[in-house]
Amino acid sequence: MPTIDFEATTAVIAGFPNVGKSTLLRQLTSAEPKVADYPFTTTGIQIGHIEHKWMPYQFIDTPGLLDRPVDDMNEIELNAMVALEHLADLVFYIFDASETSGYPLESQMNLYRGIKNIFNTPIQCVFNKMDLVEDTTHVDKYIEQLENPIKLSAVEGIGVSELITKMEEFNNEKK
Ligand SMILES: Nc1nc2c(ncn2[C@@H]2O[C@H](COP(=O)(O)OP(=O)(O)OP(=O)(O)O)[C@@H](O)[C@H]2O)c(=O)[nH]1
Ligand SMILES: [Mg+2]
Repeated sequence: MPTIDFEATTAVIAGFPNVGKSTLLRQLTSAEPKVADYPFTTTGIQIGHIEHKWMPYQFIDTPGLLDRPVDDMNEIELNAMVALEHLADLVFYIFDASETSGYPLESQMNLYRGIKNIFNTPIQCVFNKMDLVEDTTHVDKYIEQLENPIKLSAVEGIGVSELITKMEEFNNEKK
């Protein structure tokens, strides 16, 4: 059974429900399908492990934990946040660029700002479901406000390798 690996370079995957976090986790770890459910606070987390160029990487999906304001969190959840922050080298904040999950980009941006305020960890923004976006005018307004966001289609696997490259950069910096 895969467990938390304290040596591995670790990314936490955050974002509103239905933006594609689990789909991304499955894509990232498709070569080694080691995605496991763990009981965690009231929700449960999923951890995916991969090896890339002989180095271990770990991705943590946190359903229901990082999708609402910190002010609304109970003590258990706040403790979980602290644990995550210690574990994470990097946070991937996933936007649903298509807004098909029902959350306007404006709200997704607000949540991003909230997470940015509480995490001291670097945050890499990722715009998912780009395959559903025909006219990019609307999403471009948000993309332009951010530093080097990655465009992704987790379903099609487009952009996934860029995320792994990002992780590799962080792994190299750690050394
Ligand atoms: N077209 C398209 N659909 C996607 C993409 N990524 C995810 N989806 C779909 O979006 C829905 C939600 O995906 P999930 O991966 O379950 O989203 P999640 O963020 O893990 O959701 P929660 O666990 O509820 O927070 C599913 O129907 C996916 O197939 C994508 O890149 N393109
Ligand atoms: Mg999920």
